[in-house]
Amino acid sequence: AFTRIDHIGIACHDLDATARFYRDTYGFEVTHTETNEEQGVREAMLRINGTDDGGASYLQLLEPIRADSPVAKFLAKSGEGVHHIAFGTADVAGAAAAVGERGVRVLGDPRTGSMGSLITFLHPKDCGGVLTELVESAAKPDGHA
Ligand code: CMX
Ligand code: CO
Repeated sequence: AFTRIDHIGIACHDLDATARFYRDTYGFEVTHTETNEEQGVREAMLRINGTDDGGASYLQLLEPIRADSPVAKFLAKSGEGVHHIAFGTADVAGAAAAVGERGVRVLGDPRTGSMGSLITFLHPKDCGGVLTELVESAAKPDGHA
């Protein structure tokens, strides 16, 4: 089951400038930054609100670290903007298998995402043009990591 919006991913050229925009305009603070070599991004997570399953909802700002990464390709083609949406689930492998049975292409086995989460992606061409990520948060419902 999908229980919440985990994050909205936003592609940008300049992570620090984009984070400043969200702070100055809305008061959203960066609560976490990391580099994910496998995904080819430097990212900032801006926590918007907590959720009752122990997770939270975020904006995820993404700056490419390699020209051949998905976010770099997206920026070259479409420019800055919304890159993907991510739904939270307690079981990413099970959720991906269930969606895959409906004919949606699942882009690989679960791998490491932000803050120790497990993530996988669904092909945008099978999702009405929306690149969709599935996230199993490292936070558990009892509030402990
Ligand atoms: N949203 C909607 N459509 C997208 C898209 C996006 N973010 N990225 C690509 N597409 C579309 C393209 O516009 C293109 O459409 P047309 O054929 O109509 O021109 C089509 O998908 C193919 O795009 P491409 O540029 O040729 O790129 P690839 O096929 O090589 O890769 C995808 C597309 C989705 C398979 C690849 O981007 C991917 O594997 N993404 C998942 C990983 C990822 O995005 N990681 C970064 C985020 C990390 C994180 O969130 O933690
Ligand atoms: Co994401």
